[in-house]
Amino acid sequence: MVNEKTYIMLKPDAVKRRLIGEIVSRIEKKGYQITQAKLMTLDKKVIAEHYAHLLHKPFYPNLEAYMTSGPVFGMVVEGENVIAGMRQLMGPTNVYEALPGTIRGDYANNTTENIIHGSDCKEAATIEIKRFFG
Ligand code: YYY
Ligand code: MG
Repeated sequence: MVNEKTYIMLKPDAVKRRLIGEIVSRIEKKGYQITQAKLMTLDKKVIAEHYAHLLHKPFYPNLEAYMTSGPVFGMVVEGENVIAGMRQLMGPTNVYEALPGTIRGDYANNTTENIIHGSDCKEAATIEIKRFFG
């Protein structure tokens, strides 16, 4: 049993579409605990840090515009094996591969506007929790 923390962020389309409650409910029903949460409006600088691995991609300008288009809901989520577990609940990055039953599969129809972020490994989780919660 490995208790872990991960950084989860409901992206601007989730907030605009009033899906915070729906998605938080799925996370809680799975048995994970939300230990910190806040609404924030992100600027281009923090998006460039968070998505540093994607700065050179052709879709980066769209991603930046989207992620700064409105408030996001950031959370620290804790539980056994929660990093991989949340990635499973979210579904894959490519929205056409995200099956119904996953958060992206159920709520997103576009790979950029894909509803939710979750840390992809322990190192990323530590850095992202520090970035967004200090
Ligand atoms: O961790 P995850 O969000 O599943 O994927 P990343 O490869 O880290 O990409 C971050 C973010 O970039 C993704 O959630 C949407 C966007 N993106 C995109 O708009 N188009 C792509 N072809 C790949 C990623
Ligand atoms: Mg990622």
